[in-house]
Amino acid sequence: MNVLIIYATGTVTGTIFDNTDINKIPIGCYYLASYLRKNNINTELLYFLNMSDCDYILEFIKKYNPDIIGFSSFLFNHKFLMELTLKIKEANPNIKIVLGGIHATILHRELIEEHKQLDALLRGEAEKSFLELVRSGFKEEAMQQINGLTWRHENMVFVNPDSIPTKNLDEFPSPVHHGFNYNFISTSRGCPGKCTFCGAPKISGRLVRLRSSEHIYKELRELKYTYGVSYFEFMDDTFCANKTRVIDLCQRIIDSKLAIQWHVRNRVNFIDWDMFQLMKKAGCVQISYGVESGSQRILNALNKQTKTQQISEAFALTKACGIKTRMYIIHCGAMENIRSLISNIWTITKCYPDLILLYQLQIFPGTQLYDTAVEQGLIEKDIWKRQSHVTYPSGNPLLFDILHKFITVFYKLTSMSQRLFNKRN
Ligand code: B12
Ligand code: SF4
Repeated sequence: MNVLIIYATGTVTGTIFDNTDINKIPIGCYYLASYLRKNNINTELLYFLNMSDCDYILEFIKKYNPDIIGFSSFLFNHKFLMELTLKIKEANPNIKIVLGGIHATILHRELIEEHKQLDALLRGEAEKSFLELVRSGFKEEAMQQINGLTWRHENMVFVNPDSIPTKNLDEFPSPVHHGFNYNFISTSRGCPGKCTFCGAPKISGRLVRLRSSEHIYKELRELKYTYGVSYFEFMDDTFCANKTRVIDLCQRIIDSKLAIQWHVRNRVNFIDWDMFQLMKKAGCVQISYGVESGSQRILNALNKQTKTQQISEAFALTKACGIKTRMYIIHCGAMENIRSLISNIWTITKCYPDLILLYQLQIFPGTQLYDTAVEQGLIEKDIWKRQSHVTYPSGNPLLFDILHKFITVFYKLTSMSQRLFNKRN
C-alpha cells in the first residue's frame, strides 16, 4: 500500500496573505506521515508551493504509484485542491482521494456531496483515523468503524461519529524520527479560548493536552544533532500556560548545553518573571503576542478574554527579561473607529515592540465570526465556495491607512534610534 500526503498551495497571488507563511509545510502533515511510517505503511510527503500546474503535479504523482492520496486543506487552497483532485481522479479512478485538515473538518459534508472525486474526509486530528482508513482498504464494514470519517459508498454519504482527540501526545512519534527536517515545534494541542475569529478548537477541541518536556527535549536534540537545526519556533498559543513544564524543558536545555535559539508565541496573560528569566537562559530570543487590538471594545468583540492592561504588563516584563517582542495586530475593518485607531497607536507606542505584524481580520467558515457575519448579512453563507480568503467588510479605509503608515514610520524611527544607540555603545 503506497500513501502520498500532499500539501499543495496553488498559486497564491494578489491576496493579502504573506506567502512566506503559506509556503511552510504544516507540521500536521509531518505527524500524519510519521505515524503511518511508524506503522510500516509506505508513505511519502510531497509539497507543491505557489504553483498550480496540475499536469506537472500529476506527472510527479505517477512516479509514486500511490493507492491513496491525502491532502491538507485550508480555505486558501480548497479551490485549487478541488481542481487538482478532479484531474487526479480522471487520470486514475483507482486512486482513493482523502481530504483532512481544518477546511475538511468544518465543511466535510458540503465538500463530499459536491465533489464526487473525494472518497473520504477525516475530521479533526487524524493520525490514528488515517491509519485505520489506510488499513481498512476502503471496505465498507471497516469504514463504518472509523471515528471522524465522512465517506461515500455507492453514491451515499455517511458521517461517522467524531473521533476523540488523543490524550497522551507523547504517543505520536516526533517527525524527526521518521526522516523529516523542520524547525516548527508543536508542543500542545487544544485550546480553551473562544476567540470569535478562530477555528482552532474545531480541530483539536477545548481540552489542552501537553507533550512532556522530555519528549520535546528529545525532539530538539535530535533535530539539532541530525540536521544541525539550531533555531526553533514553538507554534502553540499555550506554550507558556504550564510554568512547570516550561521550567523543566528550559532546565534540560541549559543542563545539556544544547545551544539553541528559539521563539515562542504567547498570550499576554501567561507571564512570569522567573519563567521568562529561565527561558532567556535557555535560548529564547523572542516572544510573539497575539495582541490583536489595543482597544478593549474590539478585544471584547473578538472575545479575546484579555485586558489592555495585561498587554502593557506582558511587553514590559518580556523586555525587562531581555527578550525581544513581536506584536500581532488585527485591523477589524468596519468594527474600527477613530477611538480604536488611537488605542492601537497608544498601545504600540507604550509597548514599543521590536516587530509589529498588521493583519486584516479574516473570516473563516466554522468560526463564530463567520456565522454572525452571515446572520448580519455581511457575507453570503457559501462565500467560501467562490473566494480563497474572506476579509471582514472594511469600514473607513483611512483608518487602516493611518495605522499602516504609523507602523511604517514607527519602524523607521525605532531602527534609527537603535542604530544611534548601538553606535554610542
Ligand atoms: C501554527 C499555525 C501556523 C504556522 C504553521 C507552522 C507549521 N509549519 O506547521 C504558520 C504560522 C506557518 C501558519 C500558517 C498559516 N496558517 Co495557521 N495556524 C497555526 C495553528 C495555530 C496551529 C496549527 C498546528 O500546528 N496544529 C497542530 C497540528 C499537529 O495539527 P494540524 O496541522 O491541524 O494537523 C492535524 C489535522 O488537521 C489533520 N490533518 C491535517 N492535514 C491533513 C491531511 C490529511 C490527508 C488528513 C487525513 C488529516 C490532516 O491531522 C493532523 C494531525 O492530527 C492553527 C490553529 C490550530 N490550533 O489549529 C492555525 C490555522 C491552521 N492557520 C490558519 C491560517 C489561515 C494560516 C495561513 C493561511 C495564514 C497565512 N496568512 O499565511 C497559513 C497556511 C499555511 C500553513 N502552512 O499552515 C487558520 C486556517 C483557517 C482555515 N479555515 O483555512 C488556523 C485554523 C487559525 C485560524 N485563524 O483559525 N499557521
Ligand atoms: S486565537 Fe489562540 S487563544 Fe483564541 S481560540 Fe484560537 S488558538 Fe485559542
